[in-house]
Amino acid sequence: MFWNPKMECMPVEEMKKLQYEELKSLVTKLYESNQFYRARMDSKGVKPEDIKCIEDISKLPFMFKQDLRDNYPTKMFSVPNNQIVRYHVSSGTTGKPTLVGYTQNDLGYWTEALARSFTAAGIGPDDTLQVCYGYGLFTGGLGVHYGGEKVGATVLPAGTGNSERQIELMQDLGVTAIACTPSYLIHLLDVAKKMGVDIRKDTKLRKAILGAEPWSETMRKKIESESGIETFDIYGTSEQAGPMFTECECHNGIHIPGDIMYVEVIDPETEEVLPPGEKGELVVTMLQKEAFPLIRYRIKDITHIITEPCPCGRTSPRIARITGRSDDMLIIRGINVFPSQIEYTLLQIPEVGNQYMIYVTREGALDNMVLQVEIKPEAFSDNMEKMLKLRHNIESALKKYLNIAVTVELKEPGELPRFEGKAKRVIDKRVI
Ligand code: DLL
Repeated sequence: MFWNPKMECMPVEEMKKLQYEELKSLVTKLYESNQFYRARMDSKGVKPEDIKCIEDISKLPFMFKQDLRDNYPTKMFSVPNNQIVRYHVSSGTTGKPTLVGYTQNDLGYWTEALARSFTAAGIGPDDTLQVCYGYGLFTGGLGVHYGGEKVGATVLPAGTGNSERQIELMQDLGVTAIACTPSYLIHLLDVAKKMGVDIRKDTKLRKAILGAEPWSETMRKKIESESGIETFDIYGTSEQAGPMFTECECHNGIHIPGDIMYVEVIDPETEEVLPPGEKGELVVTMLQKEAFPLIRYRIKDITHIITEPCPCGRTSPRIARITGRSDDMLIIRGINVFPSQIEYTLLQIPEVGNQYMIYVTREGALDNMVLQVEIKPEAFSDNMEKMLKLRHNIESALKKYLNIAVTVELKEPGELPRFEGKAKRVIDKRVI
């Protein structure tokens, strides 16, 4: 079953032609109207007329997360304010977040991509879809929500947390599909077990759309064998729009709709485009984006492109499961956290010294972050009450800026390790 057979099954050469036309018109428009893109293209000596086929995309300059941060909040927007109909906000590498604006058309192709994805995963009007991604500034909840409604599924906007209630609703409403992070699904399965609910017998849950954080084939097997649920990997980033692309029922890579996004994989060191099958850093160009265009954006996720035809009949290229990142971004319970953000937050607190260590573990199914922080000699005290107050202040500041709960342990001056070479402040002990 296809949502948009014309686009999803278009012969490869025809798709390349369409992509070329979309790219050419995007680049021409941006060169004429957007200061950032014009300056970037000029610095590389490339003009819109140099783009003569889709492969010429490699002549265009790259964009980085730093560019989005430097141009916060709206300097990179490419339409007048009165055409923006929504904002989403994600974390940046320091205290500054990344703001993405959407026009009506931006929401349109986002929902279209999700409608294709849900249909590919076999989700439609007969399904009740429980959305347990966060609703709000994060793109997960609202994105998946509108995609689910588009294919006619009954959507339950459950959000995150309150897990026993989630299981009760799942039973009461005959939920057949769930969308959440893989770690939250594992947690929900544990909660169900504790409640005496057998997911196979006592619920109708059969499909799970899992993403927003890395997970593995081993985790897939564990979930599927324990619960009988068929799992689908969903990928996307807030810069692109949000969650967008999934596997089909063949489960052999994430389908990328060619009319919406052009993908390249590059060697992060040489910046050369790699052939299909070779692992490297994903670079995306959003061909229909209006408010917040992205051309050759280096997402930093590591994957490879699969071009072998998929038995499902879709002709689009696929990307393999994301295996890691080429930068230091951590994903904690689905939320992106850069160590530099933690450092930035700590530096605002006068009592905190220069040394800290970040420990990430997985307890049960959920990620846990413990931050050991050295206190300045003049601020360190034997007064327990004073120290507890300081710990509370640091935890509150981190909660405010990172949007996640972090456990802080205060350390005496000189207690934490010093590094002779590159500091290794992050110890990630999670096994996925
Ligand atoms: O996580 C969007 C999303 C929401 C995707 C719900 C899927 C489901 P950001 O917060 O901008 O957007 O984080 C994007 O999360 O660069 C990857 O490193 C990671 N990521 C997202 N999906 C996957 C996945 C959303 N399926 C960053 N596998 C990306 C591995 C993933 N990593």
